[in-house]
Amino acid sequence: MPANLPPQYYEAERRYREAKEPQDKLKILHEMFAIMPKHKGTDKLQADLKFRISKLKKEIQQKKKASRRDQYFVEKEGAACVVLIGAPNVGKSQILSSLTNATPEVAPYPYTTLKPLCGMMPFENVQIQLVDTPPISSDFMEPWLAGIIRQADLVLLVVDLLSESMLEETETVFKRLEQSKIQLEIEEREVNPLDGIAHKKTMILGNKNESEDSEENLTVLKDLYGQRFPIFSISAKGKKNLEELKKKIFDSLGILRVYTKVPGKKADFEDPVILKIGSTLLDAARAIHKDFAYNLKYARLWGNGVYDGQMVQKDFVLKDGHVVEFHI
Ligand SMILES: Nc1nc2c(ncn2[C@@H]2O[C@H](COP(=O)(O)OP(=O)(O)OP(=O)(O)O)[C@@H](O)[C@H]2O)c(=O)[nH]1
Ligand SMILES: [Mg+2]
Repeated sequence: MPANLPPQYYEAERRYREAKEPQDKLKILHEMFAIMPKHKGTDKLQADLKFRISKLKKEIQQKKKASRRDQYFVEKEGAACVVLIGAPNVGKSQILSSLTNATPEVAPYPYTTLKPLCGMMPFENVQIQLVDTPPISSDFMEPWLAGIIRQADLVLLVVDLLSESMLEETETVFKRLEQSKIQLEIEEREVNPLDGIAHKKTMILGNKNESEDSEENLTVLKDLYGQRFPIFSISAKGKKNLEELKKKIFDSLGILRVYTKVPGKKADFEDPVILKIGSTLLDAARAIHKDFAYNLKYARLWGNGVYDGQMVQKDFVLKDGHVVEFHI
């Protein structure tokens, strides 16, 4: 049986020959594999491509270990940092693209994203940083990815509700992260200095929720992980449930916003001071300036649960929306 390869295949093969970086070569091999029709006539070619992919992956991993070059970090910005992680092709980049102004590469084949890419997601009057990352699979995880996950305030574990191997892919992500001493959990916990394990607050995000098949997979996902994690489903491409998702993300970050004012003037509601839930007046002063906190005597407060201009002390626990007039 002849292979009957489409012209795009030959085009990709040409780019493969011209590519210099092993990472680029790997990406093009995946693309060629996706383009190639899968039938008896291409069996040999399929096996050959798989072999070349696995060989190249090994080479890249070994080179990384040896040189430790390609390190990536993320400069934290905005009210909080949320990292998108998951198996190949689940739609992480599409989610970044649908929720922010960032323009990541989105493609129908796996291993598209090679390095982290940030975008800012507006929600009400705050900006939340989203970080798109390369995929995690049984034989591949960027060594620097662990560092980015560790420093995030929330992990969004993206799952492809249309994938036939959804559960396998998801378990693989858990396992790979455990090898890097990261445990995905419902709540964030301090790193235990004895074992170095980071317990990261995680939400499972079922993507591609557009059909009956995806509904079925969502039920399976909820049965299996519903006790351990909040689970939410969207269609990043179909723009379904995205506004609700933004609210869910904000709510699970455990942050509150207070607004400062000076005596006789109105508060600035555009520019909130972002604090953790449970923060006190003193914490708010510290967030503004160390010296300011040192000199703080009391504050007057407006908003939820206080009467207008109520005088409060340093240990007063603030709520979302409070307007604070500091007195030093
Ligand atoms: N049907 C459907 N397809 C989607 C949706 N979101 C993404 N896709 C498609 O899924 C494929 C992969 O999307 P990407 O965003 O590149 O996936 P990724 O997780 O970033 O992939 P890697 O970077 O390779 O890990 C593309 O063909 C997208 O168009 C969705 O909500 N519904
Ligand atoms: Mg991607």
